[in-house]
Amino acid sequence: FLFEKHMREALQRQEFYLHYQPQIDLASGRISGVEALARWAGPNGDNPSPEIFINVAESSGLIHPLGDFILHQACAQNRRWQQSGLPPIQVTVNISAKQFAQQDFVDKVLRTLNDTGLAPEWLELEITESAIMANIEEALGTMHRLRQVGVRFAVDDFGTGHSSLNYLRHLALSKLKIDRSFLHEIPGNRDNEKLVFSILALARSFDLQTVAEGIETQEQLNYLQQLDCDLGQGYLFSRPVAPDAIPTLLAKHN
Ligand code: G
Ligand code: G
Ligand code: NA
Ligand code: MN
Repeated sequence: FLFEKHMREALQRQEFYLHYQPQIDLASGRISGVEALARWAGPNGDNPSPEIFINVAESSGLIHPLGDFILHQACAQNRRWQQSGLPPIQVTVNISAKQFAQQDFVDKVLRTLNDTGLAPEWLELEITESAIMANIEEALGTMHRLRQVGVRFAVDDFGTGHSSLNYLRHLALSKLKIDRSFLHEIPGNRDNEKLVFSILALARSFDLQTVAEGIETQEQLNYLQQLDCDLGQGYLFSRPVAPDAIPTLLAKHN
């Protein structure tokens, strides 16, 4: 409870900000987009972990004002990059299950795009399997409405939840993100190799792009390139960085 009060004040003091982690096209080596990741600069120089504060925000309802701020910030930042003459990239924003289930979620996204001037095709929303499965009918409706205007959807942590694969045949999805736990001891770990191989095959058969998360070694990268995984994200390329570091990264990976 104390932590929640602390967060509420932090939101007012504007202590939250975003870092961005590049997603690399594994065939060309170019940056195709960045994932926005929330950060908190506490007043005492501490940096509470997003895993913790996002969870508290979700259980307290603070995720709504925080999520609005994050979405707005990410869209505004991407628009600024484009206006500064950088090659256009996609920005991916994590959406929690609670935000996604809001009645006015579609309107909120449309309003944010309108307010920031970002074209919908440069925004991707990342949702977990469990957010989709919580109310599959609603979820598919929400995704369909936003997909129609050009917003894309990625499934985060794919393969880690208990879910039906049935939703994959709905066309509103664009990407599956292979959870980084599956890259553990790749290559070499036979079970993980089979899982990665199967997820890539599944994605391909549904015309979905694939992103491997948590690539840390050249060996993992070689393995994923051989299997024609589309995109990669991980410390091997870059940690999540401040927005002013993105232009240099774009120059380096082009
Ligand atoms: O950023 P890592 O950098 O430590 O993030 C830890 C966890 O917090 C991940 O599960 C990530 O999806 C989640 N997370 C980070 N930023 C955001 C955000 O802006 N919104 C939501 N809903 N989750 C986020
Ligand atoms: O749940 P989600 O997939 O959104 O979480 C992304 C998390 O993974 C963030 O905390 C991000 O900082 C972290 N991350 C990104 N790249 C790597 C990596 O190469 N290795 C590890 N261990 N974590 C990573
Ligand atoms: Na994510
Ligand atoms: Mn993930």
